[in-house]
Amino acid sequence: MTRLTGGQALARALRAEGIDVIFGIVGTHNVSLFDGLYDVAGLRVITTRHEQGAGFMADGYARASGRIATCLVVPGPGVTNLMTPMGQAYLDSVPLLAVAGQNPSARLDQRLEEFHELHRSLDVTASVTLRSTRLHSPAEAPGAIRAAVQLMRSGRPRPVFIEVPMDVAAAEQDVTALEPTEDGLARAEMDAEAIDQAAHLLGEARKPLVLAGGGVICAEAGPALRNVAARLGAPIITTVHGRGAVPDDDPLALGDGWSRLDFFDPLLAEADVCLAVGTSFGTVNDASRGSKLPHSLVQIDIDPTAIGRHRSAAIGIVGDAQRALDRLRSALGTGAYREVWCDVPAWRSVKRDAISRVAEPVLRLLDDLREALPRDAIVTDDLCVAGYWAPLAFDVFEPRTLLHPGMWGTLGYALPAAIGAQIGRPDRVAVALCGDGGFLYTSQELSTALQEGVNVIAIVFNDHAYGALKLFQDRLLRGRRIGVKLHNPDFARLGEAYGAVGVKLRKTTELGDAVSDAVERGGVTVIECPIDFDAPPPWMP
Ligand SMILES: Cc1ncc(C[n+]2csc(CCOP(=O)(O)OP(=O)(O)O)c2C)c(N)n1
Ligand SMILES: [Mg+2]
Repeated sequence: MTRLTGGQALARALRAEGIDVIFGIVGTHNVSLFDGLYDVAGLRVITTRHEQGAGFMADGYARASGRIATCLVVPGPGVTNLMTPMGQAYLDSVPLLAVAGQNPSARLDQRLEEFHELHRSLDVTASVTLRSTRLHSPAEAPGAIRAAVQLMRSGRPRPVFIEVPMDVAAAEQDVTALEPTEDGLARAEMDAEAIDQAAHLLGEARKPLVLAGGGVICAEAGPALRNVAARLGAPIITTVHGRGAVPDDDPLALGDGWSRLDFFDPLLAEADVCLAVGTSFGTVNDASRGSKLPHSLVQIDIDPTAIGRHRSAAIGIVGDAQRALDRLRSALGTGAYREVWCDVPAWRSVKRDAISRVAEPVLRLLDDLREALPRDAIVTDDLCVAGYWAPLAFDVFEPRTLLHPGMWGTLGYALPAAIGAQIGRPDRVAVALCGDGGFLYTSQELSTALQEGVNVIAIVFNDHAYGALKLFQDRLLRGRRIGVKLHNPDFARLGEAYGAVGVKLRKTTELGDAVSDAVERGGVTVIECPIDFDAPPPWMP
């Protein structure tokens, strides 16, 4: 037992649960919480320029590293600024531990017009968290942090919110640290009968297909998935969040098709059983295109509510993807590996040709980028035309190297996510694909990038417009352009003003060399790349 303030108890509890980085902004309402961090070794505090930046950095950090990310903010505006990244993390299954200061315990939820008052803050945040709670004493901190971390690790990872009133953060109490546990993972028993039935159905299938979602990445289950697919001779398609589950140059890999699965319609029509792992078939993944999946669907997901929600499943297995796939592999027995039943390289070409017909200039840009980057570089997407196409058209060779703000779709994600990703994986370079519109949502985080000494390349595709919407109006609203024209700063000089290297390209063909130079140089580079092509994003009819 040790005498600690609430702030000290919280900091020690975070460290004890393996947290090593905290993104956030200080204020009078969380100053005791920051003070608690002061003398805990191994906790790095990253000061950002906006809470939204902190949240997206935490998101990028978690997605790139697989570790839990933490933010520390003030109540009221700090919390509402963080709500956008929390919503993002909720829909995209990212473990984000959001901690906020709070007004004194006795003054809460009474509409007293307190400074920073967000009435019923726990209800407000509950819509984007697994759990929203409040600490009532310093002694509760170890248990609350342990519970939050276990909740995020044992099921579908999503945010948890904990607020700490100022009186609790400053109060001293005897606090007992918790004994370390094994790994905190819930080891729920899996349905053995469902595994056997799935093995039977898949073993009998003539033309099985595997669909890998984000759950495969969360569970580090790529090799286990590859193993099952190889045993079945099944080609593998990934969803947006499943990119990198297997490398795109693997003989079984068809890459992402799910956000435009219609590229593979004839292949789907031929397949007889689909094994879908770690995907809930959400709108972005399925793109509302209603592609016809094979008649029989075997679905594995850690979230029981995901099974059969959007597509009816013949067999559902609730469990961690890696453990379920290992069990499935054993149940399939040791029979001979089957030859893959379709011509994978030919189908890759079908997809590439289809993309090329719609968005040839984007494909060329992404090809040049791929060539200029190391195989393990991390790419983060914004909602720009190039970023929309990246999951489909950019080859991914390792898990956690293409981070796309899929379901929530927030403009301004790419730059802070790239900074956070690079902090989580300092051995890698991170590249943000931004439009001129999205970049200015969070461009001030260039300061954070310089301050933290990260290796980040921000590419700003400049068309002086909210281009995706301009194209929408041109194509679907008879050219009635409204609210899409943008006046911009000189992005290269803006980068230089922050202390980054600024590069202004004259034409898109210069991108590859500019990126190679930036990789070699390290540090922070802003590359402004002019674009004026008429290539609609993949979701546009
Ligand atoms: C927070 C938020 N606001 C609005 C949108 C709607 N939106 C989607 S794409 C887009 C245009 C983005 O423009 P830009 O970043 O310049 O990329 P471009 O489409 O020009 O390539 C907009 C406004 C969004 N996705 N997120
Ligand atoms: Mg634009």
